[in-house]
Amino acid sequence: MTEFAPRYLKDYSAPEYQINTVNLEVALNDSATLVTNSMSIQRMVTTNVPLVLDGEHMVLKSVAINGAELSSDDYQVTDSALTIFPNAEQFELTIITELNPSANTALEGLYKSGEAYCTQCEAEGFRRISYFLDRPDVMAIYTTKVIADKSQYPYLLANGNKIDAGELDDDKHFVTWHDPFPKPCYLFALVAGNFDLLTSNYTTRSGRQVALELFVDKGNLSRAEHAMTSLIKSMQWDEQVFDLEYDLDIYMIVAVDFFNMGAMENKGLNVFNSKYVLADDLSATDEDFFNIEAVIAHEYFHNWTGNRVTCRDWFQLSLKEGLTVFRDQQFSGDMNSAAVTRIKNVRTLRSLQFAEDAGPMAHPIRPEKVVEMNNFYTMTVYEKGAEVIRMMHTILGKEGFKAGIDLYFDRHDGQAVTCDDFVAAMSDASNVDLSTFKNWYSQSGTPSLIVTDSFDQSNNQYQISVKQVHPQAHDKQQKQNLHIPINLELLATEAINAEGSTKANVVNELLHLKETEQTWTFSNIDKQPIPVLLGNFSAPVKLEFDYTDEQLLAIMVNASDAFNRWDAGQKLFARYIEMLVNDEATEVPQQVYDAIADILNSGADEALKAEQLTLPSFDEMADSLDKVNADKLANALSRLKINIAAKLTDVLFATYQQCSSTEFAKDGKAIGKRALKNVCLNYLASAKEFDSVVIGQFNNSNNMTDQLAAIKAAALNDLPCFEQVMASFEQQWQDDTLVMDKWFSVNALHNHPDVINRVTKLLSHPKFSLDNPNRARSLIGAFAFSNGKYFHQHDGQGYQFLADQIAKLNTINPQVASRILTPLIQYKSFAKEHQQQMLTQLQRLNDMPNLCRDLQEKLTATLN
Ligand code: 7MK
Ligand code: ZN
Repeated sequence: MTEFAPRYLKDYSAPEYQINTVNLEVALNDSATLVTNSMSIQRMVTTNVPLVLDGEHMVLKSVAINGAELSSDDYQVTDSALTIFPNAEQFELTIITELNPSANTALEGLYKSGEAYCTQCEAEGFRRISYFLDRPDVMAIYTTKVIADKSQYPYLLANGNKIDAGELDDDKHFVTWHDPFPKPCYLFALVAGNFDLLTSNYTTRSGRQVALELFVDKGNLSRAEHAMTSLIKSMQWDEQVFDLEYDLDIYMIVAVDFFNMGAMENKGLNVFNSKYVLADDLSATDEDFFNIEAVIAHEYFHNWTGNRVTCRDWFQLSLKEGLTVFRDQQFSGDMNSAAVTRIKNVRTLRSLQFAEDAGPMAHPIRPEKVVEMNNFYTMTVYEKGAEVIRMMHTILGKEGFKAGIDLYFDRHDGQAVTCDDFVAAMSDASNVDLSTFKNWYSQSGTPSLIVTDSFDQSNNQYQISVKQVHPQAHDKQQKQNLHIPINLELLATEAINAEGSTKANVVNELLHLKETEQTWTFSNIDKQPIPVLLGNFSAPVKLEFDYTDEQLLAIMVNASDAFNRWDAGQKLFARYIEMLVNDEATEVPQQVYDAIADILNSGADEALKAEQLTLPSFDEMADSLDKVNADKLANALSRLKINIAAKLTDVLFATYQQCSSTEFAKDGKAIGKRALKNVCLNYLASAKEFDSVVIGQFNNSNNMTDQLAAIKAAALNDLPCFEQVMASFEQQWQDDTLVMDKWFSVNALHNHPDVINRVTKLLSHPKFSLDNPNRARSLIGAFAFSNGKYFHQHDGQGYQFLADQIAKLNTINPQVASRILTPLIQYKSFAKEHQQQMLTQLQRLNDMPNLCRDLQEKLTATLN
C-alpha cells in the first residue's frame, strides 16, 4: 500500500516561480470539459530550475510556451504533477486539460451539483481544474471566460466583475469575468446553471454601490430572504466594528445541494451548501436561521480576513479561520443574545474540540505536519483558533485589539502571511509582550488549571493559586507554559443566602497566568469569598477547583457573568451524572432540584434559561470521564433527566404552557420562549403520559422549530407516538431536501435497541444517497455522533455499521468519509469492552485496498 508522505511546516520555502496573471477559458461539458489556461509566469530565483506544477484527475491535452506547443519529450507528467523546463525568466505558459465533472463525486475541483456546474478549490482543488502552483502564496489576477449551452445554463459566473458576454454557435453562450485583486487559486470559483435570482444592493460607507445577487435552485426564491438580510447585516457590522468595507461592485452567493462543507468564500462568488442559505418559517428551525446568519457572515468576513490578507501556506490556516470564526462569533453575539451565543460556542468547543485535542489527531492550531490538508479543517483550527484570537482580545482590550487589526491590514493587505505576522502586529500596535502567549499556536492539548485558595481572617487576606498543567498528548510534544488570561470574580459569602441580594462581587480582575504556578493576594477581604473563574470563558482550558454544591449554587445565582452562572449549573449536573455513572449517588439532593425550579421561576430571559436547563451532552461528559462505559453514561444522563422531570413536572409543564403561543413570531423573545418550551418538552416527554402533549405539539405547530422538537422528543424518549409522527412528517416533507435531512437524522437518534436496523433499512430509502454529503451526514453522521448509546452498543454493531459506510465513502467522497470517522478514532477514551470492538473496525478499514489519503492519515495516527 502506498504511504502518503507528510509535509512539514519547517520545510517551507518561497515559490521559485510566480504566476502573475491567469487567463482561463472553460468550455463546459458533462464528461469532457476543456480548460485552456494561459498564465504569465515569472521565475523568482536566479538559476534556471524546472517548473513543477500540481495537477491530478485530469487529462493533459497540450502544453505551449509563448505560443509554441511542446512535444511530449519536453515535459514530464505524472498523476500528480507536470514538470516543464523553461529557459526564460518570464514567459507565457498555456495548458489545455480535459475534465469529467459528472464523474466527480469527491466534490473537489469542478463538479456537478444536480443540474449545475460548480467548483470547490480550497484547499487543493484547483489542481483538479488545471496544472498550477496550487499553494496560497502564489497570487494571480484572473480573467475567466465560461462557455456553455445557453438554455441549460443561462447563468455563467466566476470571480470579480463581468467584462464581456455574447452568443456563440450551437446555442452556446459565454461570459467573461475579471477579478482585479490578485488571489491564490483556492479562491477561484466558477458556477453555471439555471437559477432563481434574488437581487438587492448595498452602498458602502464610502459610497461604493454593490450589487448583491443570491442564486438558488428554481422554486426556492421565497427561502432566500433571510440570507440576503444576513449579508446586509454582515456588511454593516464589518464597517461599524472593524472599519472594513467591501471592495468589488458585485457580491454573489450561489446555493448548491452538493457541498462537502458549509460554504466557501471565493472572491466575489461565494458558494454555499443550500442548508446555510435556504430558510422559511415552516421548513427551517430557529437554529437554522441563526446558523445561516452566522455562516453568511463568516464567508463575508473572509473577504478581508482570508482574501485581502491570505495565508502563506496551509499550516497557517488558523490565520484566516480562527480570526474569521472569532469575527462571526462576535457578530452573532451582537445580533442575538451575547451570553447565549457564548454558551453555545463553549458547548461546541467542549464537546468536540476538547475530544479532538485529546485524541490521536490532536494538533496545535497551527499544525506542523500534514498528510491531507482536508483533514485540518478542524474544530481545533477553527474553534480553538477563535479562542486564541479571543484571548488576545481579552488581553489587549477592545481598543488594543482594534489597533492590532488595523496595523495588520496596514502591513499586509494584498499579502500571503503567517500567524507570526498576525501576532507581531497585535503586539507591536499595543506594546504588549505576547512571546509566552504565542505558544498557543504550537501546542496541542487542553490545559488544566489547578486552583487552590486560602483565607486569612486575621489580616483579611485572600490568596488564590493557579497552576497550569498540560496533558501529555498523542503527539508526544514537549509542553511549555502558556499565557492564560483568567477573569476572576470574588463572590462575598455573606451574600450567598441573603434573599434578594443583587451584586455580591467584591473583586473583578483579569489575571495573567504565565508561569507554571502563580499566586495572587487580595487584601481587605472581610469573609472567605468564593472564587468565580474564567468569566465569559476567558481561556479554552479545564478548571479544577473543589467547589462544594453550595458554592456552585451560589455562583449560579450571584455571579455577575452569565457564562459563569450557566457553567456552575453545568458543573453541578456533571457532578451528579458522574456519581450516577459510578453508581455512587442514589439521590440528587433536593437543593439541586430547587435550584432548577428557581431558574424556571426567575425573571431571566428564556433563551438563557433554556441553556441552563440543558444537561451536559454525552460528548462533554465523555471528555471529563475516564474510560467511558457508554451504556452507563447514557443511562446516567437519562436517569438524571427522568428524575428532574419527575420532581419538577408541575413547574416544567407550567413553563411549557407559558412559553407556548399560537402566534408565530421571530424576535429574540419569541425564539427564547420556543427554546425553553422545547427543553421543557424533552424533560416532560421522559414520562409516557406526555405522549399526547408531544402529539399535540406536532399536530398544531406552525413552524419547524416546534415540529422538529416534537419528533425529536418522541425519538429521544422512545414515545408510543414515535412511528406515527415520523410517518406523518415524512409524508408532509418528502419532497423537501433540507427537511428530509432532518427526518433522516431524527431516525438515527431513536433511543431504541432496534435503531441500527432502522438506519440500515434507511440506506435503501428512495430518498437516501451516499453521494449527497448532507444526506450521508444526516443519517450516518447523526447516528455515529449523536446516538452515543447505540453507536457504542456492546455487540459492536454500531461501529460495524459506521465502518461499512465509511468503506463505501472511501471511493465516493474521501472528505465525508474522513469526517465521519471521528467517533471511531477516539477509542482510547472508552472502556476496554468498547475499545476492542472499535479497534476491530479501525483495523478493518485500515486493511482496505485503495484507502484514500484522508482516511489513511487518520487511521495511521490512530493505530500507531
Ligand atoms: C467551515 C473552508 C471555508 C469547515 C468549516 C468552512 C469550511 C470547512 C467554511 C470550508 C470556510 N474557507 O469558510 O472556512
Ligand atoms: Zn472560513
